[in-house]
Amino acid sequence: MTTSRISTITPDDARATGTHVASAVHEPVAPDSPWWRHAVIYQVYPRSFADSDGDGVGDLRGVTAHLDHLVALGVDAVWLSPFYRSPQRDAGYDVADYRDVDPLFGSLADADELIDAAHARGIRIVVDLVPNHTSDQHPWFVEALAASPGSAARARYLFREGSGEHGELPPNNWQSIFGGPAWTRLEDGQWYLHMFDSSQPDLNWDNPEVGDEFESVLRFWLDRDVDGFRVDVAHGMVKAPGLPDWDGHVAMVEGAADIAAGAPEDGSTGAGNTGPMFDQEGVHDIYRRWREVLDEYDGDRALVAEAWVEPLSRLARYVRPDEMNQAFNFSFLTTPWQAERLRGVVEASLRANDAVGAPTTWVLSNHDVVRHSSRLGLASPGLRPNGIFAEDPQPDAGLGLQRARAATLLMLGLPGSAYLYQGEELGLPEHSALDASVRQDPAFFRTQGVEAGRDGCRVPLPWVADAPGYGFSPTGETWLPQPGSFRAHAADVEATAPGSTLQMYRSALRLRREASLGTGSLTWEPAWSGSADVVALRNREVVVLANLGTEPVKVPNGVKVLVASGPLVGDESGALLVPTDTTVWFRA
Ligand code: TEU
Repeated sequence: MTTSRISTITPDDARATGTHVASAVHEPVAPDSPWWRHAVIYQVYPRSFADSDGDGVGDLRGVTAHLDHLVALGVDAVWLSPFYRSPQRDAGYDVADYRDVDPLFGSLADADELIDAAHARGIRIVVDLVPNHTSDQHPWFVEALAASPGSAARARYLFREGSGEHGELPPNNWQSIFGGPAWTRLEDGQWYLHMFDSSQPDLNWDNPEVGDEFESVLRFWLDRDVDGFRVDVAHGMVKAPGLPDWDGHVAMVEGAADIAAGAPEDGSTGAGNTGPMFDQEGVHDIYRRWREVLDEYDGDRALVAEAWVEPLSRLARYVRPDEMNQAFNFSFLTTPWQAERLRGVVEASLRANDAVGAPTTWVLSNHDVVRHSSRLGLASPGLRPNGIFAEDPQPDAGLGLQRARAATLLMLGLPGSAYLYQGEELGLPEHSALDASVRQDPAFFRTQGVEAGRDGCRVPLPWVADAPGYGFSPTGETWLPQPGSFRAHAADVEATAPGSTLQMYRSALRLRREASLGTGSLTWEPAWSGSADVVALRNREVVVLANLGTEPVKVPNGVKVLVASGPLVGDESGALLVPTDTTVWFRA
């Protein structure tokens, strides 16, 4: 294939003219640095990974049975979304017993077996900790409901008298992140705060009993040899004194509509939560205490913050040396597919975290957002669509997957740690046409169906193209229906199909490990450092070049191509060209 219009400037040209001087944005760290500085961590969403018992819901034995998929993929660690005892009103993020496994997912013995089996394969295990709220079926909340206003039992949560003449109005105007008021009233007249569903009452972190309980929960799982914790809503546990009214946006649907264009210079996209219920100074005391607990244990045990906080310099405060180890980079996840914006967020991330000596933690997908293979195929994705309805403009699947592969290869070429969400290694699309009758996300119900919610990214994985339920469970049952498009993405097909997304992920992870890119460096390639179309960087000996423009870009002569997110093409002279929406790694 040939083309007439190509970008001809190469790094050699730029060096020859002497117009650009590259200076390192980020210096390497030692390749044998602690694992969390460079690990590729794979998120398992247990209910949708693999079902061993045939009830249509994934379970811990299902994870253990498929660990070799993760070994072949080449990840360093697994983060498991919650599998604790829970009424499952928010898919397990409503915990009724932090020290037991829900029968839906198996038993404590199954958890022990999974941890051992993963360790035997050199894979670390990170579990999810949900400290902002409990389930309304947690013994503490059951006790609080039975107790009277002003009791010690109620002081573990945020109970308040209402406002209005007879206390008939909520104590303040806060809205739940899932939509609707953040307060629910009891028959005795008191109200309790829930930043999420009404079945998820917020804990009172000013009460020392709460801190002591969570220290004990940490020790329970550390004693079972987990390697770390992903901390849910890590920016939310402490609220401003007096719980003042706040007129800003909290709910995803409201927030998304009037998000500003972002601030490229500091990498912000508008994804950060603000208001008196988020990012209060007191949360840092909690993490300092937890750091001390983790440091009592052998090995490098890690804490990762799920904190929707901007700007990145503010997020970096969660990963100061005496606090957590990692914080998900949601500014990166929400950055539009534009070269200048991507360079901006990458540079701002590295600078902010270097200032506190922490690694960056890149991520493109998780169980709360539209899968990046679909998000990047939307004509106008906005900041962060909360699900897609069948009636909505549908993503362009081909474009989305091409961009997703390019975005992933760019991400995996960056220094720092990276998180993958189960199924992205198969190029799985979002289920963007789920029927309302099968939806389960409380965000769908609490917004009265204004938001589709997160079910579309939580659909059970396809393992075998020609089996019922694509091999997710022995019976073919799946708790959410799988779209027909999953067939072509089944793991057994992708394992052997040349050029498949799975093969690209495997190659990239192997090369990333061999070249120590996770502990590596970042220097912008001078020829493209101001380009509107190309992001090109050097990490140690590897150049990562992503072409987001409409014209193909020439790979410099004489380099060795290591991996590409799509087919490269040749021009008349035999030079290699990187097509639109394609990333390539080469060794110069
Ligand atoms: O998510 C927190 C959460 O809801 C954010 O992702 C939220 O969407 C963002 O702040 C809006 O801007 C965690 C879990 O990941 C999620 O699955 C749970 O539902 C939630 O906490 C409640 O535990």
